[in-house]
Amino acid sequence: MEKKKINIGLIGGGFMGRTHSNGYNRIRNFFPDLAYTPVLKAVCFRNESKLKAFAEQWGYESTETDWRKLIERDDIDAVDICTPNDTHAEIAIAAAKAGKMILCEKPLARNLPESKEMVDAIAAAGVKNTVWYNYRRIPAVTLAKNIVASGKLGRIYHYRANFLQDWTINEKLPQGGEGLWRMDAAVAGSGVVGDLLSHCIDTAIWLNGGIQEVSAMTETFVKQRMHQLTGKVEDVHIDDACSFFCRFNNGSLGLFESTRYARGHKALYTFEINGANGSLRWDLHDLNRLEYFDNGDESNLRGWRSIHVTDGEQPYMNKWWVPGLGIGYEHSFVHQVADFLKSLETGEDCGPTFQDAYETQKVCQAVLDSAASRSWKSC
Ligand code: SOE
Repeated sequence: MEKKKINIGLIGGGFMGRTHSNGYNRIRNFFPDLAYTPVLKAVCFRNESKLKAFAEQWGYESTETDWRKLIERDDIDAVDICTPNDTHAEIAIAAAKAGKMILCEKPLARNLPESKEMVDAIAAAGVKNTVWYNYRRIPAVTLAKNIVASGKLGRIYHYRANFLQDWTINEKLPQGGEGLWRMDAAVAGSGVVGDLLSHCIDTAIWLNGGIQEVSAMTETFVKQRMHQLTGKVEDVHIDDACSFFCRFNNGSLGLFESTRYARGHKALYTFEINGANGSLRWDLHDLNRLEYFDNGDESNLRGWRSIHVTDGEQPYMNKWWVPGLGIGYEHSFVHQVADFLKSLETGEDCGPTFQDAYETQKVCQAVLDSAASRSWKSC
């Protein structure tokens, strides 16, 4: 079957540029039934010495150093934004105006006003869009979604999630600039709230519905750091750690924690959901497993099941190897590309859309406002 081509223009060549590029590259081999196929038309970033090598390594046909030129090109159908957060809004709004489809890296933007402008631009242009909250598409997490949606857990009482890292403990680590922009509030918007809790919030809303109100605290443990670009010691404005609790629209209670100061934890994302009839829990460090407790099991056999999510009947797994053989972090991005291409076929949305990511951003904003004002905030 002749495939319809979607020409991708990728902007940004960092860690996320690589994960997305890998996603596009795997489609032809592992999702052969899709009607659409991605073509890596152009990659764009400013560092010319690295640009050619990136294009060659990942298979891009051409390069640009100015994102505006890439957006103007008639041979680009979809713009993929993998740049630092401070550029998401400007690029997305320009891409929407140019009628391009948009795939934007998370978080949607630095703050709520920027996100709102992006959502409005998308709505005005009517272009297809998605935001890369990739963890939704780890098969065990998608299975959790299916179990919750089936009603098997019954009424939900609790949701809790953690995202723990330790990479900024060193007080000598500079802030800002290449590789360290996540530590510069002017570029990132916030610290762990936008970078890590946004993942937890996206998954939580997806699994358990909207969040009504939050009560949060944040801390910046290291108050000053040398800025990599200016060489000056400057105040640090990002949140190094944040804990919050919340009430979901369905009446359940949520408890969330994220930090970059949990020594020994590199990227430990975990969540647990407790319902009247059962519970689920998941851990990124053992990502092929979903733990499930079903209170309906025969009482003398009842206990936590550890489901190895590798069976062809389970989400996405018929695309990969044979039962028992696991997949990894990078596959969540492949799945997002596949779902995006499928959504072009079906005409459905590929969630999370900009609108969905805006809902997440509202919660992030309420969390930051709550911590700053030491009070409850509605979302
Ligand atoms: C930060 O270290 C980071 O790379 C986030 O930016 C990603 O979104 C997260 O998935 C892993 O950690």
